[in-house]
Amino acid sequence: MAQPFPVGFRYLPGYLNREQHQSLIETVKRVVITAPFFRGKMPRTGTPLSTLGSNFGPLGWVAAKSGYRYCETHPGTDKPWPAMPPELLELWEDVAEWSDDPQACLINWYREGAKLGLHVDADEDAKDAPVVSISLGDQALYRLGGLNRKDPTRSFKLSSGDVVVLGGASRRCFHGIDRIYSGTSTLVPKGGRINLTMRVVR
Ligand code: MD3
Ligand code: FE
Repeated sequence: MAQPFPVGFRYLPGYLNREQHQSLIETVKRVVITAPFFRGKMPRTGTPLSTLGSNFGPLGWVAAKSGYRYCETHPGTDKPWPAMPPELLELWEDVAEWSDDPQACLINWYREGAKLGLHVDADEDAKDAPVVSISLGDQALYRLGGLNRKDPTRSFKLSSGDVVVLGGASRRCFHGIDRIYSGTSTLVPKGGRINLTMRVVR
């Protein structure tokens, strides 16, 4: 039998309409001119991540050899991250069921072959606030486990326009992206999948 969804996990398939899709892509395109995508590195080993990242909002998540951390500035330009777009704040207010606004929105770009190993998001002090994830572009195979790495997992496809809210216990669950279904969408100009994740950090 399939594993039950963890408490607080909400999957909203097809949440974005065509206009919202297009508008979010335009917003990302505009923002990465001033805050270009950069390739993060694994702590200690310095192994490059397979995704490219950037951020919106007062704090941005940065993966470096020295560790994962939230920073006020872009590691390449040393300038503050671009402001959180109003359309993202509105979406958060519509779905998060949380009184604080998010301080960070990580923009992750998965090109063909990119993946994200099973992990827990643990770099935030606000451990109870939900995470809201928006998928744009190519489909991805998403894996959601439990509170322990060895707990059973379930997998499902995330498509462009899907929104996932990770609240309650689901916020501490293991999760990852096993693969990208390259070429399943033409929304992202150079191809691939863009995931936006909004978080309350402090
Ligand atoms: C489940 N990103 O950036 S988003 C990440 O699709 C991350 O790019 C994936 O995991 C992606 O950290 C998954 C959905 C997501 C985000 C945060 C979670 C699922 C989560 C936190 C706890 C449990
Ligand atoms: Fe994560």
